[in-house]
Amino acid sequence: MIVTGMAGTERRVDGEVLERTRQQTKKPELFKVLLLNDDYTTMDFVIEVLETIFNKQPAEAFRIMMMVHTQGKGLCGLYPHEIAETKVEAVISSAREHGFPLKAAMEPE
Ligand code: TYC
Repeated sequence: MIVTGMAGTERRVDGEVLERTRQQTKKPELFKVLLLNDDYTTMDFVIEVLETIFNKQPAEAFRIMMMVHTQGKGLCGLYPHEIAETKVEAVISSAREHGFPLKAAMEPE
């Protein structure tokens, strides 16, 4: 049963459940975070970045590093926009602190 109250407001009084027909929560758009190759950053530093910033196991970190080294770029992970931005900034600031020109980039999935 629907009761009409003041100013035309309606409420259900007999326990009916209103179903939402439209999806209310949007699934987050994901972004690829990529590492880019250069001639100066050491392989060990790239592996360290992959293990510490991207939480990769050593073998996976080595595989991604070699992919970047041989193909020019490599996928480090997929993240929501703000997290992807934070990862890119973390890579660049850590590289700068260590005196390496290592670059990271993000692009839509
Ligand atoms: N090309 C670098 C070298 O030979 C290694 C390297 C790998 C640098 C991956 C950057 O994202 C990178 N020392």
